[in-house]
Amino acid sequence: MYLNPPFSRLLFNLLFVSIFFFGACQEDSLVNDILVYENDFSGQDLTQIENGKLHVFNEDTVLGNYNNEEVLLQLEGLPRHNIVRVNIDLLVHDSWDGNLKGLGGPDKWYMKLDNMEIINTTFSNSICSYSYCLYQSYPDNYGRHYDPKTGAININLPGLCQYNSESNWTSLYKISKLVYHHGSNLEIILGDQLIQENAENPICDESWSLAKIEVSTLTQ
Ligand SMILES: [Ca+2]
Ligand SMILES: [Ca+2]
Repeated sequence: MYLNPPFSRLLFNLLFVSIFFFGACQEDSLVNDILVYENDFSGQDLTQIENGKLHVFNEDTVLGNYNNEEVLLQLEGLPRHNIVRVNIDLLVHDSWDGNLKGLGGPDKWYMKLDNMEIINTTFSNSICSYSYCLYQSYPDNYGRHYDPKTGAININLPGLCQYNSESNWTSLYKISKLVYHHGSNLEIILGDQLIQENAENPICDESWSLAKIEVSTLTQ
């Protein structure tokens, strides 16, 4: 069917708005909340994960760590649904620079569902003083300016590598997204585009890990 440009643009805008602002809808109208995948990596189960690797951080087995990499979680045989909820415990390690442009950044992290970008943001663990601040875009998408570690639920963790002997160099974020989705298969991609051109060992300078991921299907 041919759609004239204004109408197709309207359709696109409606789709965009419905995907990205679903969180504003009433969650209490959702039913059939079924947990279809849960992994805190304590069982070392990586069977549905491509590019999965494990390490121990702060006495906890976690997925990672990653620098300029992608992880793919593949789920099949999902029950009938029209919405999925993805909950993630994300660990942001060491010297992320947020929105900084140049040799040090921006330091981006993203999530895609079935190749559709749901999150594309930056994180910062760096300094923020009255005169100089390396802002981050989270909890919004890239382009916004929030103080480093905004939205983190724990900022007192040690760094992983470059700052492994210092506290306050890993930030833990609990991220939850509701997204319209139907079909029995789902691919979730998590990845980063970290920039640290002056670092000898990039993954030691900046990296991320996943402490937990939960996926649920729901109907509205
Ligand atoms: Ca850095
Ligand atoms: Ca950087």
